[in-house]
Amino acid sequence: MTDQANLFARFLAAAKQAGDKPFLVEGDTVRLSYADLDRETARRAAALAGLGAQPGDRIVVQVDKSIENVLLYLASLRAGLVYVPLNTAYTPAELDYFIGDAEPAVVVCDPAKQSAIADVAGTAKLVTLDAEGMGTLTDAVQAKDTTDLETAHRATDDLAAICYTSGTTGRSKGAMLSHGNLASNAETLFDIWHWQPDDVLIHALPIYHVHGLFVALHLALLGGSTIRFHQGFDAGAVLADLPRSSVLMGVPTFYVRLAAHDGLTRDAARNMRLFISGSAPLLESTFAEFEAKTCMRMLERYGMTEAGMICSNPYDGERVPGTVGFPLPGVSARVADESGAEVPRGEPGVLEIKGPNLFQGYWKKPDKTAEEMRADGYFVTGDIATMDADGRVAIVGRAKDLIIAGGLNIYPKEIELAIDAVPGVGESAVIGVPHPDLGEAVVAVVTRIDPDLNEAAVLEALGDLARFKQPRRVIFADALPRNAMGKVQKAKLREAHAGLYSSS
Ligand code: MLC
Ligand code: AMP
Repeated sequence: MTDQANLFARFLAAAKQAGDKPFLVEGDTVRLSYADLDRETARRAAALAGLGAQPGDRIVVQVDKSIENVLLYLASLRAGLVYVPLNTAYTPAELDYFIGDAEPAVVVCDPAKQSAIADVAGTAKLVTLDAEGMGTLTDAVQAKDTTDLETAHRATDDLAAICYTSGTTGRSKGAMLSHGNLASNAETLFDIWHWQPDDVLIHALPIYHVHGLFVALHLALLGGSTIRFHQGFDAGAVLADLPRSSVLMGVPTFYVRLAAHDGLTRDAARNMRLFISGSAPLLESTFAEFEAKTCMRMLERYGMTEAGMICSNPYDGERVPGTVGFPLPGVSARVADESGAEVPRGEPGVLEIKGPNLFQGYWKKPDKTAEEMRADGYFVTGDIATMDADGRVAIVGRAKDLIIAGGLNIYPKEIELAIDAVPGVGESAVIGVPHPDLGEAVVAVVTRIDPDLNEAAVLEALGDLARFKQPRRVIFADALPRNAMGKVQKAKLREAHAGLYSSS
C-alpha cells in the first residue's frame, strides 16, 4: 500500500532486510532477532485488539523497561493505537490525572500497582506486565495464536503517541505526535548521524520519554541494527559493552558518571563511533574530560517532547561544546523577542521552531497549543538561545520555570503547590541548583507559619509526588525575595544557594 504512513510498516520493511540479525541483546543472550519481529508484534497487536482496543484508541503504559515493553510499544503502533508512556516513578495519585485525561481503552501497569491503579483506571481495560515480561497482558498474548496480521493503516497525521510534558502553570499537557512527525525525525537523524546498519547501539535510557523511546529505538529499527539492551544506566555495565558497540545515546548524567569511572579509556572506546548527549545541557567540562580520556568529541543535540530532535552538532564538521549545533534539515529555527520578531544574530532570545517534526498540538487543550504557537506556525520552545552568523545555536537559558535533573523535567509550580498545602508552611519557592551528578537538584525555600515545622515533616508530606520531583533539600527562610511587582526573585535564590552541592 503506497499511502501507508504507519511508522511500524517502515520498521517491518527494515526487519525483513535485516533477516535473522539480532535486534535486542542482553549480555550474551539474543533476546529477539529481526526475523522474529513480525510474528512477535503480530501476536501482541492481536492481543491488544482482543482487549477491545481499536485504531486511534489510547493505550497508557506504566511498566518497567523490558524487552516485552519494547514489543508492547511496537505492537501498539502496529495495531494503530496511540501509545501513552508514563514515567515509572509516577505515583497512583499522579496517574489518576493522566488516565482521566488520556481516556485510554487499555492501561498496562506493573502487577504491584494493579490494585492502586484499578481505582483510577475508569472504564479502561487494566492489564499487567512486570520487569520479567510476565503478567495478565502476557497471558492474553499467549492465549492468541495469531502470528500474521496486517499493520493497521494510518495516515501521516494520525497519532502514534501522546507524551505528557508539564506546563509552567496548570497540569501536564499531552503532546500529540503523529506517525509523520516521528518518521520524519527518525529519517533525518538516520541521515545526518550517518547511521550504519552494522551500528550497535547501547540502550540504557528509560523508554517512557522521547529520547529512549523514539530517538534511540527508531534509529536502530530503521537501520535493522542491533541494540545492546540495558534495563537502566549503570556505568560499569555500559563500559563493559563499549568494545562491542558503536553508538551510545545518553543524558549528561551518563557522561558525568562514565567520565568519573576508571574504566573509561581510549582503548575501552576504540570501537565506538558516536557518543551522543542530549535532554539537558552538557557542561563544557564534561565534554573536555570525555575527550581527554577517549580522544573522542561527543555530539550534543537538542530536542523536546513537542518536536523530537531540533538541533544537532554536525557529524563531520566541528562539534563545539556549549552549543547544540544547527537546526536539523527541514527544521526552521529563529531566535526571537517576545513579539516573535527575530533578534540580531548573536543576541539571546527565545528559540522558535517549525518543521515536519513539530507536534499536532496538546491533547484536548487547543487553547494551550494556541498560546505557544505564532501566527506563522512557529512553536515557542521556551528555551533561551543564541544563533551565530552561521546559524549555530547555543541554549543559554530558559524562559520557562523548569528544572532538569538527570534529564528529567520538573516544574517548580507543581512542587510549590504541594508544599504550600503542607500545614505550617507560609509559602515556598522551588529552584534548581547546580548538582555535579544530576546537573540540577531540586531545592525548596520555604517560609513557615509554624516555627516547629522541620525539613523531614515537609518532605514526608510530599509522598504523592514522584520521588525524582521531591526536593533534595528544604531550606527555611524568614521571607522570599520579591521584586517591586511582588514576583519571587528565583534568580536571587539560585544565586544564594548555588554552592549547596559544589563540594559533594
Ligand atoms: C533517579 N532519581 C532522580 C533521578 N533519577 N532524582 C532526580 N532526578 C533524576 N533524574 C532518584 C531516585 O529516585 C533515587 O532516589 C535517587 O535519585 C538515586 O537514584 P540513582 O540510583 O542515582 O538514579 P539512577 O537510577 O542511576 O537514575 C539516574 C539517571 C536516570 C540519570 C540514570 O534518571 C535516567 O536514566 N535519566 C534519563 C531521563 C531521560 O530519559 N530523559 C529524556 C527526556 S526526553 P532515592 O531517594 O529513592 O534513593 C527530553 C527531550 C530530549 O528531554 O531532548 O531528549
Ligand atoms: P522535555 O520537555 O522533557 O522533552 O525536555 C525538553 C527540554 O530539555 C528542552 O526544552 C530544553 O530545555 C532541554 N534540553 C534538551 N536538550 C538540551 C540540550 N542539549 N541542552 C540544553 N537543554 C536541552
